[in-house]
Amino acid sequence: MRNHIIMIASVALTGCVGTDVGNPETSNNDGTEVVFTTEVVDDPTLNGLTVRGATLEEAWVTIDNIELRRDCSASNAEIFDGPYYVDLLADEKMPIPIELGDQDYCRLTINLSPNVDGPEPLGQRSVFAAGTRADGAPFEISGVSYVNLRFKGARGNSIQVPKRTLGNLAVFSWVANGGIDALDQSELAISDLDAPNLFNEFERSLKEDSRVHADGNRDGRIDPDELEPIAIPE
Ligand SMILES: [Ca+2]
Repeated sequence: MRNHIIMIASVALTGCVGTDVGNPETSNNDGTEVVFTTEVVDDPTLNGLTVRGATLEEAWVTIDNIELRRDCSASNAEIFDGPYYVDLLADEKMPIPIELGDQDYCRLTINLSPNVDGPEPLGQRSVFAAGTRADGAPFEISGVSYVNLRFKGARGNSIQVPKRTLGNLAVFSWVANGGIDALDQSELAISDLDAPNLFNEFERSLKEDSRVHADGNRDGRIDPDELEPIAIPE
């Protein structure tokens, strides 16, 4: 059975953190919200990310849809259609509201796909990242490919989706770990059209290093008590 859930039309901004303290359940939060970020958990800085000398200055994805599957042996996904244009480095996260029952899920899939209406600097791309690598040379990673990020429960077989769910999409992991350090500066505008092998390396890292967390205090960041992921790559 295919169970489509209608998206709530308006995407509500959360209030500032101060007003939410002690009063987390507002009228906007009756359902489940999903937000996205990119953090290198062991070394985050504000206003971008600097890890081992490499700096991330832009990080965007186009989420075509979010898919949750109750029974992975059947074709029964609950699909929440976008597109959602997500600035992963934004200080104020735009929550994506989804309507779920009380059940657990066997799989969560984040499907990235380009869209003609993508805002700048994302444009018509599924993923875009830019910054400087450790030697100061600027880099850019552009994808127009369809990319799916599949997650399973971190403990046992099921994913218990919390009311506020945080997807940490690892667009910086490959660069921060030196994946582009050996490249000539002329090769640092990496796209899946011009350098598919390099893009594949980036994509593999994105798939393997992304995690899903609970965002208990709804601040769009992974706090020390939220480090344990609720879902890991499948
Ligand atoms: Ca948090």
